[in-house]
Amino acid sequence: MFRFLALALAVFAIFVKAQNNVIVAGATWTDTSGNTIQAHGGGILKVGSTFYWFGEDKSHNSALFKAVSCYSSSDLVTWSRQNDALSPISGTMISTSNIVERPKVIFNQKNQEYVMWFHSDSSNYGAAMVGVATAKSPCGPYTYKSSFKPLGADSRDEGLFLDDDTNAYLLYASDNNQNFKITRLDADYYNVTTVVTQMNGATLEAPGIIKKNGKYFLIASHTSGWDPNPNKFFSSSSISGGWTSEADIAPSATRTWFSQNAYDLPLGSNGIYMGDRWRPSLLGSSSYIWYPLDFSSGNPTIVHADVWNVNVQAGTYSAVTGTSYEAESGTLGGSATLLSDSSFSGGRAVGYLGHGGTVTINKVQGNGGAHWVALYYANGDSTWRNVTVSVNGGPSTLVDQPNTGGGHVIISVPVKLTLNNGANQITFGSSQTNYAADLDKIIVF
Ligand SMILES: [Ca+2]
Repeated sequence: MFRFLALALAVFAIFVKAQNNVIVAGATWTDTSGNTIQAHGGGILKVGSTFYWFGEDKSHNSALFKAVSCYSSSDLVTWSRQNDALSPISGTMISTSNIVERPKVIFNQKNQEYVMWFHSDSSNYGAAMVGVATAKSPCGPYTYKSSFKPLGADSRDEGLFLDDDTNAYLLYASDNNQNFKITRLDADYYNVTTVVTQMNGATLEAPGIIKKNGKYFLIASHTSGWDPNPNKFFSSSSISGGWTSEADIAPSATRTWFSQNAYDLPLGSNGIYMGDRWRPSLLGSSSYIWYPLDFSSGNPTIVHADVWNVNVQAGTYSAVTGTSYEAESGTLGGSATLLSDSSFSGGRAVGYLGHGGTVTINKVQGNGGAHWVALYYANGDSTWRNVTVSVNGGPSTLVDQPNTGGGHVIISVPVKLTLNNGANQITFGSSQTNYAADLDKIIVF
C-alpha cells in the first residue's frame, strides 16, 4: 500500500510538473511556497547550473524600499525564495524612505565576490544615484557599500553588463534621463572609470545588453513613467560605439506587449526577454512578461508566445500550440455588439461586454483539467478594465485587462480555467456592471 501510494505520488508529481512547467507572461507567478513572486525590475545571475533572480519586493504596494529579494531555480520556471539579498538600513540611502530599484548582480573573479548595483534614489527620484553592495555568496545578504553619482552625473534606471573578458559596464539613464551612457567599471566592480558610449538625447531607460556572436545588442525602453512604450534594440560590434539606430523588438503599437525591459538573458543561440508589466496603483501585483527573444534573423525579436517551455540545458524554447476561438463566432447576449476592423482576428470582435452585454463561446474543447486560456482583447481607455469569465455557468473569475493603447490594438492576458472533458461554454462579461474590454478571440492551451 505504501509503495503504491509512493508511486501514485510520484506520478502525480510528474503530472503536476508537466502541467506547470511553462512560462505564462502576465499570470500571477508563485514561488515554491505558494507566495506571489516579488522580484520586480529584476536581474538574473547564473552560478553553476543555478539561476538566481534578484528584484524589488513590492509586496507593500509602494515604490519605497522594502527588500531586494533573491530566488533560486534550476529551470527558470520553479523558483524558491531565499533570504533577502539586501535589506533597509535606517539613516542611509537604502532606508525604508528611499528608492532601491533594478538590482543587478555580477561575479567578480579577482575578488571572488558577488557585486550588486542598483538605482539608489530619494523618494522623489531627485538624488539619481547608483548603489553598490557586495557578498561572498549569491544571495548574500549583501553588505551595502555606498551610493553615488557615477562620474558626478545622474544615474536613474540602470543595468549591468559583464563581458567575456571580465570587463563590466554600468548601463544607465543619465543627465536628467536625457543622455544614455555605458561606463566601464573598475577591476573590483565598486566604481566606474570611463564612459565608453554616450547617446545624447536618447531618452532611454530600463537597459540590458545581450551578446551574440561577438555582437552587442542593447535593449531599452524610452521614458514614459510607469506606462509602457515600444522597447527598442541597438546593435554594435563594439561596446564603445558604432551603435545602429533604434529598431523595434515587438510590434510598436503593442508597446512591447504592455511591458518594460528589466533583463535580457542568453538562451542558446537565442535569448529571453524579461520585462515588467507595471501596475502603479497596486505595484505588488505588477506581473512579469517573459518571452523568447528570437535571434534567427540576426536581430532580436520577441516571440509573442502566451504559453511556452524553456529547456535551459539544451538552450532552447518552444511555444505551446493552442486552439483559437473567435469571439464573434460566439452567442451574443444583451447589449453586446459586433465590431469590425481589419486589426481584429477574423476582422471582428465583440464590444459592449459587461454592463449587461455578454458573449458565450461554445464548443470549447477541454481535457477535464486546468487549461491556460489567453484572452485577446482591445481596451482603448487610459485605465485598466476587467472581465468576468464563467465556464459552463459556474462561478466567475475576474481577469484584469490593461489598457492596450488604442481601441484597435490587441494584446492578450492569461487565465487558468478548468474545462470539462469535451465541449465547454465560456461566458464573458456576465454579472459585472462595468464595461469589459472588446474581446477579439481566445486561445485555449
Ligand atoms: Ca475576432
